[in-house]
This record gives sequence, structure tokens and C-alpha cells, in this order.
Amino acid sequence: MKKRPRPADAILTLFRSRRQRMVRGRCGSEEEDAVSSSNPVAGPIEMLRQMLLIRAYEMKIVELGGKGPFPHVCTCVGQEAAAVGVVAALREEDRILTNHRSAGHLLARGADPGRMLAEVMGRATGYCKGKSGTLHISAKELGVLLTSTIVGGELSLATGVALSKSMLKEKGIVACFFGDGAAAEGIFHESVNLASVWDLPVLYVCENNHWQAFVHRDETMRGAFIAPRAAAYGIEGLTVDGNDVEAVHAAALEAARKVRETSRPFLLETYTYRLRGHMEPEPAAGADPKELEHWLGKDPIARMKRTLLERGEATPEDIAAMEAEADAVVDAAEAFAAASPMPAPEELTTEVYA
Ligand SMILES: Cc1ncc(C[n+]2csc(CCOP(=O)(O)OP(=O)(O)O)c2C)c(N)n1
Repeated sequence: MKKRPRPADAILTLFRSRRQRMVRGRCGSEEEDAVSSSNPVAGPIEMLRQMLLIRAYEMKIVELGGKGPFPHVCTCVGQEAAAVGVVAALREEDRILTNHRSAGHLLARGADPGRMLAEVMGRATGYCKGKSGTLHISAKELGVLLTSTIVGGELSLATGVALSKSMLKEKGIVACFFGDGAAAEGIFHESVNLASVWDLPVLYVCENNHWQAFVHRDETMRGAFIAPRAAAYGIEGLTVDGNDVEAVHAAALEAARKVRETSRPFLLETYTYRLRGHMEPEPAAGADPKELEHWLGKDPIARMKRTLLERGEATPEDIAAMEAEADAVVDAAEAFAAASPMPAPEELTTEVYA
């Protein structure tokens, strides 16, 4: 009998516990330990590890997308710091709603890359039993309620989830990830306005990546930033360097604290750049080569590696080992997904709502 590949989460667990010791040993501050009680992944080394995993996963998608086992997928290459920094500031009781560039949010929340790839390949072992396909993965067990491909769809639903939390007096806040394109839609204004009027605990996170599908933000917006729009709704807003994972994390911790304490929404903008094209298979076609080069120089992963080396918190060998482990996790994920069965035909209409 053929040996079944090991589920990626088994390898991931091993990977995590090893990295965990590294986090504690070298850079565990009191604040990190406080966060660790609800989210054990907030140290700088661990944040780099997560970004490496996300990059390895997305590059696997790029590779597989080119070979054609599934239709288009949107990657978050270049935006890893935004995902990791914010998700590390969340607690177990918090909920996440996101958009079509969701792999980083899911992986940062602890999703198993094997089940994610299985979902992308339409397999029964995927997070949604293969029914969500490439663009709609949600994982209720991780509190990731929605990946929306209706641009801005997550904004109104996040506001609704926060309303429900507030009415039921449940603990926790709602984090809602969306792009600058969504912030140009009417639903952004309606959602933020209502959340402000009704005092709802939503952390709106705009990943301003300069692109709206195939259109550059300069062609659709006056002004480069989204956060100043918060003032129009009487809430706080802040723009942070979205390629500096520690800056994002610090800003998100503070923003989430305010949302928890006041039950008021907050608009956090991570200023970043989409380093690949809108959808795979497609490189960053259409991007101004100079602009792309400028942002490649600000790659959040290369930057965090430099920071850790400069501060003496990691050696080149540590980093090389982390990269090799991320690749191994993703290779195991691919093997698990590829060996997984397709859903049974009688599953077609179960758990589907129209
Ligand atoms: C309501 C709606 N309008 C248009 C589209 C087509 N579309 C898909 S992604 C996208 C761009 C979204 O840009 P942004 O919100 O900035 O997110 P990004 O892709 O940059 O992460 C568009 C227009 C859609 N899916 N839904």
C-alpha cells in the first residue's frame, strides 16, 4: 500500500514548538508573554517564521498555478508583514473577516497549510471540504469567518458580526481586512459609519497595496492614504509602515487595545505593496518597473532578516534553518493535498446555502 503523506499540521506542530523555544529564549518580553497567553506567536523571530511560511506557501501557489491544477488565486506576496503583525495582536475570542488575499491572515492565525492547499485544489480534506475552492477559504475553528471575493463584502459583514457580538455581550473584537479598492466603495463608508454610530468593536485594517486589480490606486483616488477617512466618522485612524512587521504589530496591539476598551471602531492602514500581479498565474505585469524595484527593496521579509541579524537576535544559520523548515512544511502540505480525495458527488449540495 502507498504510504500516506504526513498531514502538514504534524510537521507544523514540530516546527512551532522549536521556534517557540527560540522566541522565549531570545526575545520574550513581558508584553509578548501577555499576548502569548492568547496568541503564542508574537515574538520577532516567530513573526519572521510566519512570514517565511506565508511566502513559501504563496510561492508554492505560484508554482502550482503555472502547472494548472486549479484556476486563479490571488497571493499576498509583499504583504506578509501586514498579515502577521495584525493577526499576532488578536486573541482567540476575536473574529476575522478578510478578502481575496487571505492566505497570510489564515496562516498567521495558525491554519494548516495542507488543509489550505487541499481546499485550493478542491479536495475533501480542505477547510471547506473543497467547496470554497481557491478564493473563499474560511475556517470557523480558527475564528476566520469569511474570505470574501465581493470587494468590500467583508466590511458590512464584519460590522454585522460585531453587532452580534455586542448584542450578545460576547468577548472579543472583529478584525476586518480589506484593500484600498474596497475603501473606494460605498460599502466602506456605510459600514464604518454604522460601526461608529453603534459603538461596535471592529478593527478595520486596510492593506493599502497600491493596486486595485489591474488599476493603480493613483488612477482612482486623490491622496495616497486611507486612514485620514476615519475622521469623517469620528473614529481614530492610523497609517503604519506595512512592510515593517514590528511596527505593524505595535500599532495593531495598541489599536486592538483601544477597540477592546472602548468598543469603538478603529481604522488601521498598513501602507504596503503588492509584489506580484493581481491573480496567478501572472507576475506583476503592468507595474512600473521603477516602482516595483523600489518596493522590492522594501520587502518585509528581507527587512526583518536584516533587523534580526543586526540586533544579534538570529544568525544566518538560524534564518537558513527557518527557510528550509518553511519549505519542508509547504512541500508536505502539497503532498498531503495532492494525495487527498476529491469530495464525493453526494456532498455537492450539503452545507451550501443559496
Ligand atoms: C463588488 C466587486 N467589484 C469588482 C470586483 C472585481 N475585483 C476583484 S479584486 C478587485 C480589486 C480589489 O482591490 P483592493 O480592494 O484594493 O484589493 P487588492 O486586490 O488590492 O488586495 C476587483 C475590482 C469584485 N470582485 N467585486
